[in-house]
Amino acid sequence: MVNTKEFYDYLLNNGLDFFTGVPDSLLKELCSCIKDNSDSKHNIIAANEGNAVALASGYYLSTGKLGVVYMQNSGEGNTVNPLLSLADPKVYSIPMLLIIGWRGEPGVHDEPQHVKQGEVTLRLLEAMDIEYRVLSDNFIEDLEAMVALAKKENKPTALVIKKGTFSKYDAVNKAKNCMGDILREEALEVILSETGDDPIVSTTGKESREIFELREKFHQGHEHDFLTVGSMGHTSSIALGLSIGTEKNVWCLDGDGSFIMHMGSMAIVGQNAGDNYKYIINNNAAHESVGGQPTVGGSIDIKSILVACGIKDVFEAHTKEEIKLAMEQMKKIGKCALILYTKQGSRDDLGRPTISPVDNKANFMKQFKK
Ligand SMILES: Cc1ncc(C[n+]2csc(CCOP(=O)(O)OP(=O)(O)O)c2C)c(N)n1
Repeated sequence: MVNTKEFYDYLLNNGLDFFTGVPDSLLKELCSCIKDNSDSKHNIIAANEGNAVALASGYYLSTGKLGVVYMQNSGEGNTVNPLLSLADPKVYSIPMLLIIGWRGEPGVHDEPQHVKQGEVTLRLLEAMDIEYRVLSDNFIEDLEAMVALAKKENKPTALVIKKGTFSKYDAVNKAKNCMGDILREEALEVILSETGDDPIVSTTGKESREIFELREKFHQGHEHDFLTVGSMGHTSSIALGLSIGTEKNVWCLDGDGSFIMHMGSMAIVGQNAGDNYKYIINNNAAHESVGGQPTVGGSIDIKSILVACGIKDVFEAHTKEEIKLAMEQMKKIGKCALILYTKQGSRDDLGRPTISPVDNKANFMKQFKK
């Protein structure tokens, strides 16, 4: 096991003082250590992992210092373009250290969305000519090697982190963003009581897990729910495509972290969605599913963004009653959105979908057969 604080201190003592990335459950301890010990200018939680590579590149341009980019391997895909067309030695040759949480490592049981990504994690790095080490208990040696190589050859290098690598870090600063009084699961219970037989497209993380469990609890089927277990940030676009192929109302249940990850898609949604597009964003100002690291959801004006993108009718709800009232209105009007303000938290015994994604897809598609 690697001592999280010692790992962080090593980076700092070697001039790596700029951290950016998207949080990951495997890197929860490290992310919380970075959050506690770096000021807000030196730890920027990026919209997506590609943006983080760009942020680290910019920091290098003005300081000559290597940035540290942390991510779950799910985000590797988001980094491909800036790694190959910005940081690569054949382009601007910008050094940085990537820290990649290895979900779905072959031989270690994990959820379906991580299996393929886990299989190709190292191969993707190899395809990009990014040299890496899987972080071992002898972490100083691994770190020294990858930092030295990045500096010497002016290129990104990577440390791949297996599950359970980092030791528990006891956060000093435990303050969490708080946007409301009800839990996401309580809000979802009301939402599911209002959507009837309409199709739902829900976002990555605990939101989809809670929807699955609520359906079980109320002895309802899962056939109306497309649980987007991976592909973070693309829920609103899946729902847009779906809504074009059906006249049914389509309810997109998104999270603020997911919305922010690919916010540009909302401009396309706003300009192309028909009257059957109903967008509900759960704003808890956090990446709650992976440890509660903050998003900027609490400081940006999501309502104005949605309106500016072309979704003119935007409701807001803080209570179960307000959700119900808003959804009754939403069913009567055209494309529209609802912003929910919820507090962080979820059940300790929250399970995971027991139906495979392929079966989920097949069941879901049945409702559109004419
Ligand atoms: C591309 C990508 N990066 C990171 C992750 C890890 N991840 C899973 S859920 C999640 C947080 C989602 O936050 P939000 O949309 O606000 O929903 P919440 O968990 O707060 O309900 C993250 C970062 C991922 N699945 N995919």
